[in-house]
Amino acid sequence: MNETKQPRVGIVMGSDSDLAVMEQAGVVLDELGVGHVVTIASAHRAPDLLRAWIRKAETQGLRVIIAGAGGAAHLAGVVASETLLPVIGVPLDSSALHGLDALLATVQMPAGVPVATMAIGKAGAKNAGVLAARILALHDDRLAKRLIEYRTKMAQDVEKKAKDLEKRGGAKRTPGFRPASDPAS
Ligand code: AIR
Repeated sequence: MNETKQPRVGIVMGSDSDLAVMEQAGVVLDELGVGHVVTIASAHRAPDLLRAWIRKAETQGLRVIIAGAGGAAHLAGVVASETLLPVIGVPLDSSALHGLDALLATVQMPAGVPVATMAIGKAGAKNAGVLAARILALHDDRLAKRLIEYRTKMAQDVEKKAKDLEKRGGAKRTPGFRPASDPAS
């Protein structure tokens, strides 16, 4: 989907070293035809820059913020404290603790300042894109239809993988496992 759209989602990450994972959120939003902007703004290293970006995000009409960071990841929480826009946090695996530190820092918010926290890493970044689209779809019927198509395609992909595996006879080599189409099971 290559339509140029009014950006509705802001993706912010703590460092350019997060980009390879966080770009997954943008890929999903592109697939779903949701306009977005992307930036880098660390809560620890550049708090003034982060605050300025949040103000700009609000005035340019963004509706949802996705914030991804690793280590002592306070980015999503700080964004949530500065805006009333819904914030989706993505903990990233970029330290010796493999993202567990970022997960806890992102998810364990004090009452009153919510961050919708995704899984660590790529799956989390992808799901952040899908969740942002689901929030926007509450007021956008055409986007809701595209989300239904996205879900249908996922199911078709799984079905195709199952059929391919069964065709190759791969399932029969796994002890105790029978494909669903095997009448003897
Ligand atoms: N980070 C940057 N400022 C605050 C935090 N928590 C995170 C980035 C990145 C990690 O620190 O989100 O995951 C390492 O950043 P860098 O720039 O050293 O590669």
